[in-house]
Amino acid sequence: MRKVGIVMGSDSDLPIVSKATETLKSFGVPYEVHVYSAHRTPVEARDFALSAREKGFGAIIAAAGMAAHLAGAIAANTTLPVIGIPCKSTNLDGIDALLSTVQMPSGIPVATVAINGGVNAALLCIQMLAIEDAALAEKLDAKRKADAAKVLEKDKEVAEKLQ
Ligand code: RP5
Repeated sequence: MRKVGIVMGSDSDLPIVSKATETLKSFGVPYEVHVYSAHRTPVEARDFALSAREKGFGAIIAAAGMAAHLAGAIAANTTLPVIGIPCKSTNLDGIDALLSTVQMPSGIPVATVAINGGVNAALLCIQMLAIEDAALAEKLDAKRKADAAKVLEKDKEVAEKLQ
């Protein structure tokens, strides 16, 4: 199976990124994590993207906050799918990172998930890998069913409590 590359702009993004790694782990999807910044270590970020396909990656998650150019900078140097996680920082509640990540020019796509959307970033990668992997697709179906069952359980609990 191809692995998922996860790059974050700073180790201060770790709490958000760990949601993605936990999700990948729960599906048995291999991943590799790096701290590379589009601004502070642009050469390392570029080199990672340039060699990602030949190193066996199938998709890349890029998490960054503030003027979040990391996902775009990675996407500029690979044709692997890139998923951007805009990370919430102190001043602008993540709107800065959301707009910086999502507003890519035509030709260089970044699939942007919600602010701090670590779980969905991982699930999107898993869904891409599952296109050619029936066992992984089955695990995705099972998770959807389990998640739905939890909601229906809550439905019962709330109805019993309020009626
Ligand atoms: C971004 O700036 C990082 O992705 C992080 O979200 C934010 C703040 O970084 P630190 O100053 O905490 O290293 O590049």
